Amino acid sequence: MTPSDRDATGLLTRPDDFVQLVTPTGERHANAEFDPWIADIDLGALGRLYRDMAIVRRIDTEATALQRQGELGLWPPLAGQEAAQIGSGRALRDDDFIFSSYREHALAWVRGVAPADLLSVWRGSTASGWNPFEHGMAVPQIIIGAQTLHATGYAMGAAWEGSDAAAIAYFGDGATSEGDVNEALVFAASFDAPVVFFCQNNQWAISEPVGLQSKQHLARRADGFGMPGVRVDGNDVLAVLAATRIALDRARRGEGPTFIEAVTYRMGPHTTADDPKRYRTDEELAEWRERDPLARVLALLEASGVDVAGLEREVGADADRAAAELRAALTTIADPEALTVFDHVYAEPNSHVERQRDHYTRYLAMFDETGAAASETAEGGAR
Ligand SMILES: Cc1ncc(C[n+]2csc(CCOP(=O)(O)OP(=O)(O)O)c2C)c(N)n1
Ligand SMILES: [Mg+2]
Repeated sequence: MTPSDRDATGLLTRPDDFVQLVTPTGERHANAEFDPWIADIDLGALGRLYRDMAIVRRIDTEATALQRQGELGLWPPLAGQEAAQIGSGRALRDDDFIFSSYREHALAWVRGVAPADLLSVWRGSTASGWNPFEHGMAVPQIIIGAQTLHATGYAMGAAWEGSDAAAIAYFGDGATSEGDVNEALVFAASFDAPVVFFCQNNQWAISEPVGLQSKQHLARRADGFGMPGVRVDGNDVLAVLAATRIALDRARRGEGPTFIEAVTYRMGPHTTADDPKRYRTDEELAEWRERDPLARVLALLEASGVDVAGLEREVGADADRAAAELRAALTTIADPEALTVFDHVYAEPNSHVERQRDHYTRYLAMFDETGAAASETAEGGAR
């Protein structure tokens, strides 16, 4: 570290202070520590990583459009974070368990979650999307950072059972300020839990920039918890894949957790309910567009003699098919009965919930089956 790593306010802001194997223009940098971990990734495998990223980008675009068309209540776009999610997701073994937040749609893709199951929560049709044990992936966690505790507990349990499977927790830059995340890091370090803490530093926690979240690179916090911290270019799918494989191997060998900071960028809004133009500049967006995770893989493939136009055509057709399946899935999602929203709040009967159910029953009675107000007297009862 040199003084030039710091800006005028003393913050550590040099953005390229990370492991990068493929530059934004597609040049491959040799790295003695990381290269052996991706020695199996030939041009075919690299093409498949590109395919994954292109398909999830298309799924994400389609879901955003579905929200705009009123078919989903909300959608948190992943655009820009494809390499961070696919690179880490493809490093996992089937018996490793994923604990994600709400933006990790690419991990759901990697784990074979059906499109209808992916959408149902965002449509408000179910309380959770899929059976975690069928996919080795917990359903999205909305409470910021809580999943890091779940991952740590799961990992400790797996180790006690004698398994060498690992858990991986996905969380954001903003989540690192949460108590839950810090508690999880302490527990995991103390018990050598086989867990990977995968922080997608996408530069923003809604409208709060990461520079306000932390005075130094997030990966450096790992030191204080007693675990390795690795800072990788999160838009470089090969660097992410290698870093995650290294961390998983360490976990399997019983050496404990690793903290990975994947430096990336959220290209879209925080969710479809957010307008990022209110807090960030077009210049910033343009800068990150230059570091697109898909473009650099195409550039590398092209430089290696691959028919990139052909690949793009083939993958484009697959992506269109995935998007069409996603849209078609809407027709298979049934609207739940309104009153079922109260069914699983508590395992035991609860008088508060019963009272709310009664109120809501009377409220619904105000409308006929077309949704029009049915009677004036029912209105009074709903108040
Ligand atoms: C405990 C808690 N506090 C606040 C919120 C509201 N909230 C939702 S997303 C978000 C920002 C999270 O930012 P970050 O961790 O960087 O993840 P990103 O959305 O950028 O992926 C906040 C504060 C919440 N869901 N849970
Ligand atoms: Mg963030």
